[in-house]
Amino acid sequence: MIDYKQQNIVIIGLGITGISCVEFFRARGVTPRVIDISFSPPKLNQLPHDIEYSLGHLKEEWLLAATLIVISPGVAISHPTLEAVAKTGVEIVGDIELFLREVTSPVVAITGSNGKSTVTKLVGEMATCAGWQVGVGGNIGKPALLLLQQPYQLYVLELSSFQLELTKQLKVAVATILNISEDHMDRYPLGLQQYRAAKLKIYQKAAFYVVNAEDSLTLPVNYTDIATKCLISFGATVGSYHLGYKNGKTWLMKHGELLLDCDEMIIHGRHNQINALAALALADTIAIPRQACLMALRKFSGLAHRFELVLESNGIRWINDSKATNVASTKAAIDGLKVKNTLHLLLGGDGKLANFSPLFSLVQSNHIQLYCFGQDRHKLATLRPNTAIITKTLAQAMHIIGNKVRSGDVVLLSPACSSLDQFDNFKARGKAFRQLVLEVS
Ligand code: UMA
Ligand code: ADP
Repeated sequence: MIDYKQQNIVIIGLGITGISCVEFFRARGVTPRVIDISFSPPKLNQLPHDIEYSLGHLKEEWLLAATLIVISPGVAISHPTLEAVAKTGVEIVGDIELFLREVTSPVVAITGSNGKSTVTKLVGEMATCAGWQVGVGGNIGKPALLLLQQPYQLYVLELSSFQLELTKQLKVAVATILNISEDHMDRYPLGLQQYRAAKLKIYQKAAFYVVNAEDSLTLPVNYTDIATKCLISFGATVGSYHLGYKNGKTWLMKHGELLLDCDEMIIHGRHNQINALAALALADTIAIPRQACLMALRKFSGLAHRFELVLESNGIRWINDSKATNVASTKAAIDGLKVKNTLHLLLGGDGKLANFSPLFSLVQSNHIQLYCFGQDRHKLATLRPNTAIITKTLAQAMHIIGNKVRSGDVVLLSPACSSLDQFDNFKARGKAFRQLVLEVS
C-alpha cells in the first residue's frame, strides 16, 4: 500500500469518482481537499463533514499548494489552470492510476468507442461462471477504487479515453481496444487521432493485446515489433477469433474451430457477436475455463439501455438504446433491425461536435420517420430536411409517435448523442423513454 501521509492532496470533481477518491485517501489516514467547478455538484451530500471543499471554480491557491492532484474523468486536463499547475511540477493523475498502483491481482483492461460495457460485463460473467472472485468496474459505473475495498482474484476494468489520458502505469494482464470511431470530439479538438492516442495508452505495459483485425485504428503503434504470441485478434471475417457459417447457422469460432452457435446467445446483432468474440479472446488469455465462458455467453441477456426491448404490444416494438451516444452505435442499431412497416427513429441530445453524415444513407428510406430533439435537433434534422419532425424534447416527440404508430412499426430511441443537455445521464434518458412508452403506447 502506498503511503500518501506526507502528501497535500486535492481532488477535482465531486461526482462518483471524486467520492471514491475521498474514501480511498481517508482509508489511508489522509484528508484530501476537494474542488468542483459547479456550485451544486452531484455528490456533495455524500462528502464527509470534515473534508474541506471549494465550489464554483478551480481554486488555484489550493492547486499550487498541492503535491498530488487527482482529477475526475469529466475534467479536461487541458484546462488552462491545470496546464499551468502541471508546469510547476505537481503530479496530476486519475483514479485508475491510483488503483493500478495498489492492485496485486491481474487486471483486464477494456476500451473502445462502443461495446466496452457489454464486453466488460461479459468477461466478468465468464469469470464468475468459473467460480472466480472478480471485481468489475471503471467507466461502466462503479469507480475502480471501490473495488479495492475487498480482495478479488481478477479485476475487469472498462476504461474511457478520459481515464486513459490520466493513467501512467497500465501494467495489465491483457488490454483491448474494441473499435475506434468518432466520439467526444468536443474534448479532442485535434480530431480522431488525438482521441485514438488516448485510447492507445491502454497497450503501453500490457502483457497481451487483443485487437480488432477489421479496425486498423485498434492496432498498437509499431505492432510489427510486438511478439506475435502477445497479439491476439478478433473480427467478423478475419482474426484468430472470428465468425463462421455452418448448416445455415452463424458460429463463434477460433482458428476454424466451432465454439458456439450464435442462436444459443440471447444477445443479438452482428456487433454483439463480435463483442462475444472479443470477450472470448480476453478470457482465453487469462485462462478462464472455456466451458464457463460458453455458459456465460448463453446466459447473458445484455445490459439495460443497450438495444433493450421495452415493450412489444399490438405488433409494435419499442426499443430503448439510450446508451447509443455516438454515430457508430446508432448505425449498429439500424443495421441490425428488421422492420415490417415504419421505423420511428428518435435522434437527439448533445452530439459532442460529431459529424452525423455517416447516418445519411441509412435513414433515407421512406420507411423511416426521423424525430430530432434536444440541443442538436436542427443539425440532426439535416439528415432528412424535408421530413424530419423536430421537437424540443423527447417527451414531445413520443407524444407525436403515440398518435402515428401502428402494427408492424418499431419505435427506436438510439440517439447518437450524449444525454447531458437534458438528462443527468443515459440511464435517466432511458428511464424517461420507458415511462413515455407506458404513457403513449
Ligand atoms: N467537473 C469539474 N470540472 C470540470 C468538469 C467537471 O469540477 O472541468 C465536476 C462536475 O461539476 C461534476 C464532477 O466533476 O460535479 C463530475 O465528474 P465526472 O464528470 O468525471 O463524473 P463521475 O460522476 O465521476 O463519473 C465518471 C465518468 N464520467 C465521465 O467520464 C464524464 C463515468 O462515465 C464513470 O462511470 C464514472 O466516472 C466511474 O468511473 C460516464 C460517461 O459518460 C458513464 N463516460 C463517458 C462515456 O462512456 O462516453 C466517457
Ligand atoms: P460502451 O460502454 O462502449 O458505450 P455499450 O456496450 O454500453 O458500449 O454499448 C453502447 C452502445 O453501442 C449500445 O447502443 C450498443 O447497442 C452499441 N454497441 C455495442 N457494441 C457495439 C459494437 N461492437 N459496435 C457498435 N456498436 C456497439
